Amino acid sequence: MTLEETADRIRSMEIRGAGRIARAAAKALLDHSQSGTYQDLKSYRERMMVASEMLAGVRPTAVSLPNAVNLISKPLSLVKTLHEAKSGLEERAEAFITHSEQAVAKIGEIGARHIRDGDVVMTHCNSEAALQCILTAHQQGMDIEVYATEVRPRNQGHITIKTLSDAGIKTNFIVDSAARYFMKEVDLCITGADAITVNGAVINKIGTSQIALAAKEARVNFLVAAETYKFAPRTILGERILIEERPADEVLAAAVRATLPNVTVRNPTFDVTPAEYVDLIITEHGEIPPGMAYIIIKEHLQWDMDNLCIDYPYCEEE
Ligand code: RUB
Repeated sequence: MTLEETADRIRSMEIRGAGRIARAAAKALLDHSQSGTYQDLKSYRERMMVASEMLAGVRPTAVSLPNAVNLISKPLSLVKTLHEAKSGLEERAEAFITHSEQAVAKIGEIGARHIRDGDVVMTHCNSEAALQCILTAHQQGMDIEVYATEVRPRNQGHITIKTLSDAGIKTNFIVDSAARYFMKEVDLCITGADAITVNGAVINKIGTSQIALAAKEARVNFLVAAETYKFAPRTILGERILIEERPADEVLAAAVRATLPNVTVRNPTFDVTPAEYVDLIITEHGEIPPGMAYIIIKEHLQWDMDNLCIDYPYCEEE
C-alpha cells in the first residue's frame, strides 16, 4: 500500500481506532522509506518529512498519529549519514508497531484485574485496548456480560459486538441513548482514548462523556484503556485537542437535508471527558489516576517543556 493509500484509508475510516491508525502510519513510513531510492541524506530527509507531515494531519483528534510520526521521524534531524537516517527510521517504525501490539496485550492483562467473575461491563465505540481488557478477563475464565453501544453515526459498535460474540461473550447491543437507562445494571465501564491531555481529560468517541457522567451518577467505576502514545504532549503548552467534525452525510442524507433548509447537521466525532469522571487510566506501564498524565508525557513520551518544539511534530532541532 502506498503512503497516499494509507492516508486515504485513515481519512475514510477504513483504518480507524487510534492504535490501528498509529500502527498504519508507522507501517506507511516504513514502506515509504524502503520503496524509494535516495542520492543523499538531504533528499531522504525531505521525502520522509513531507510524508510525515502529510500523514500526521490526516485525522486531527487521534494524537496517536502525530505521536507515532514524531517518534519515528523526529530523530532524522539529528543524524549525519543517509544510512544512519534510513536504517534508524525503519528500526523505529518496526519498533513502534511491535511496542504498540505488546502495549495492547499488557493493557489487557492489567485491565482484566479490574473485572470480577459475574461482572457486567459497558463499553463504547470500538477500542482494541478496552476490548482487550474484556477479552483477557474472559480468557481467564471470568463470566462477563457486556453492554455495547451502537455508536452513531458510523456504527463502530457493530465491530465491537462481532468481536465479543465471536469470543463467546454474552453481549447486549444498545442504542447510544440507552446508556444511562442500563447503567444501574453495570459494574464497570471501560473505553479507549484518542487523546489524553496533561490535566487527565480523555478525548474519545462522541458520547463517551455522557456515559462517564451516567457512571459517576450511578457510582460505577469508569476506566480508560490507553497506550502511552495516546497522551498529548503539546497540551503542556496549552494547546487544545482539535475535535474532528465529520461530514453531514454521515448523519443525514443530502436529499433529506435539502428539504430542511433551516437545519444544520453537526457531527463532532469525539468529546472530552473531564478527569474527575475518570477513575483510572490503564497504560502499558501500569495504571494511573488521570491527574498523573503529566508524568506519562514526561517519562514515557520523552518530551517535556525543554524539548517540545513549537512546529511539532517534524521540526528540526534548535
Ligand atoms: C475510535 C475511538 C476509539 C479510540 C481508541 O474512533 O474513539 O475508542 O480510538 O481505540 P474512530 P483503540 O472510529 O472515529 O476512529 O483502543 O483501538 O486505539
